[in-house]
Amino acid sequence: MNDRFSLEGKVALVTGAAYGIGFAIAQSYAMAGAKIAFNCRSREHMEKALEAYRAKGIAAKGYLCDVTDETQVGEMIGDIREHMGAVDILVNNAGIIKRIPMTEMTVEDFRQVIDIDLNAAFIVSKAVLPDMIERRRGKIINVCSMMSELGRETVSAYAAAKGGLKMLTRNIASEYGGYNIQCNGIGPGYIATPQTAPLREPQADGSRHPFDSFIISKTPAARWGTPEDLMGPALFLASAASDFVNGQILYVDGGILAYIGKQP
Ligand code: NAP
Ligand code: GCO
Repeated sequence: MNDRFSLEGKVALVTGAAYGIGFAIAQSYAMAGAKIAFNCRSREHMEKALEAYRAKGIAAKGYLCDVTDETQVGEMIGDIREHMGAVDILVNNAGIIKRIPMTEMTVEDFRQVIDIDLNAAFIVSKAVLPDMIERRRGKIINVCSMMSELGRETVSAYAAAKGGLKMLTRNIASEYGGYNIQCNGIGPGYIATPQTAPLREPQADGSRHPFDSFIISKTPAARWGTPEDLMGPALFLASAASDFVNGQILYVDGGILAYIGKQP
């Protein structure tokens, strides 16, 4: 049964995996035997990430590449194919969020979130699909969100993007499942990473951030998730263990989506 979860000899590309959730997913894949490629935009993030991967004993190959740039993505995929082999596993992880009331959000703000969180998953998936089709096998995992299902104040662009990403996941599964390509989503709940740091900052008096307390009350597990909580579910979706799972979103949220919330 362990062989079903092995990624020995596989090439995995995790976008935006300089730190946070992507880094943890890439680490889990390396632990299962995969060769790791990752990208980000910032040279500073890249240098720190390569050091962090080395510290974990992972010889990850890093690419300075903006996932919204089709030319840069094509060059990255070509270089991976030449130096590591064709991508077997793609995780569309790179993403941003802007927390701005919709009436105050500029169209440019909205477009930037959609471009990175949704359009880029199309761009990178389109770049890896031809090799997967030719080889009659492949795994694409889109990092969705609770906001693929729910809305909340100030995250209109992000929810629209992640809702679209859920349906892009289902459509890739529908269109390419016949080539033994599985496309699924992973939906983290509230995870302690730099992206959610503003929601957890202690107050001036040392008390919890109100949103921090809110999430704790809404989570049956009564805690924020950690990037490490994503490692096992992401490995399942990248491995042969999930070869008959397609078009699904696997929520890793401590139970938030199932829970009405603790009575005040
Ligand atoms: P994070 O800590 O903000 O990391 C985001 C990563 O994406 C960084 O490495 C960033 O590096 C990279 N990135 C951003 N835009 C990029 C672009 N255009 N091209 C290439 N790389 C780019 O985020 P996270 O919390 O780990 O979240 C990772 C994914 O999980 C995101 O899709 C997020 O929406 C999703 N998610 C997060 C949570 C949560 O609670 N944290 C929950 C559900 C879903 P550079 O800035 O150097 O490019
Ligand atoms: C927010 C948070 C969430 C999480 C995640 C939840 O502002 O509500 O950033 O969007 O990042 O997407 O699944």
